[in-house]
Amino acid sequence: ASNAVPMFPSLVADDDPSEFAQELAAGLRARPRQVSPKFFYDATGSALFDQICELPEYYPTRTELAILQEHAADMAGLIGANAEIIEYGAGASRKVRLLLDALERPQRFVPIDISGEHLHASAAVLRADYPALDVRPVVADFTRPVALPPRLPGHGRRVGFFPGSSIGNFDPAEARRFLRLLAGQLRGGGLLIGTDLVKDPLTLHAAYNDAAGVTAAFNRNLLVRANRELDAGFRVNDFAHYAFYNPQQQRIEMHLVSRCAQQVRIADERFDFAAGDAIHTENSYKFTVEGFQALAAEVGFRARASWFDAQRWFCMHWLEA
Ligand code: AVJ
Repeated sequence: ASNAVPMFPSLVADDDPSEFAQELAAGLRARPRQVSPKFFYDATGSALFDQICELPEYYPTRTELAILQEHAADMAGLIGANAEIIEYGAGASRKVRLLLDALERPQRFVPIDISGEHLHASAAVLRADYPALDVRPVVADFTRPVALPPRLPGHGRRVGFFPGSSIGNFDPAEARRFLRLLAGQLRGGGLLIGTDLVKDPLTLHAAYNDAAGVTAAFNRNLLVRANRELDAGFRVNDFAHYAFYNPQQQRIEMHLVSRCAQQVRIADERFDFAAGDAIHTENSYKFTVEGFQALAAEVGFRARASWFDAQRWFCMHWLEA
């Protein structure tokens, strides 16, 4: 992390505890109070997110996997042979493997992630499983311009891969800015991107209010992390997990609402909560197919194909750059 206070705080978290302290303090000073969801993903938060992906109510992960399983051959056909795949924020490699397995002679795989440890470990496993693939992890914040390894003669198209509806965490202006960056990076190639779709609000509500309470634990883990790393003193169990669908903005909002008056301290600054005071911790935007295609077109992509599950709950788009 740099010393300067960035004009646009990044959408990807560094491991630097002072970044967390500064952004958390700024977010608690603000009204409404807010914290970026990028801080959910410490080791505990990442494990909780993996658990969320297995929940019966949380359909996006299994639905997108099913779309990839069913249509990877189609996707590979549109992408063509000898492709170079750039993954933005490399998570579990399960999804990209479905794509790699379908592609004709994929040349290179460039996973970009801020967490070097995680990235190099999964790169080693991929190298072992795909000996012909040039695996080139880049440790970086993928929401910022990054230098990619130069392309070699014989390389096919450069294709971005951004699954999971991670784009849903960006507000519309941030999404536009990020997609514009990708359109530039992927010029001549394209982007395969997963988007969760607008649907029955009760289905959306249930996905973020699971019966087992895993999403609640994931949300509260932000405070657990602040207590551990910053000694903030949140009374974690006195915060309610409150998640709901906002149909006007077409997004799930997650909040943490204090049930009692309490005070916390971050870097020697005191923050007061009255009973009922809330911290806004996440937005998860949902899209219509037409709405997302229009957004993509605004920044220079051409929507060429889209694939769905039978219920039309999730969509994978192929956008040419
Ligand atoms: C990782 C941002 C796609 O918005 O569904 C899951 C995160 N938050 N449950 C999502 C999340 C609560 C997830 N994304």
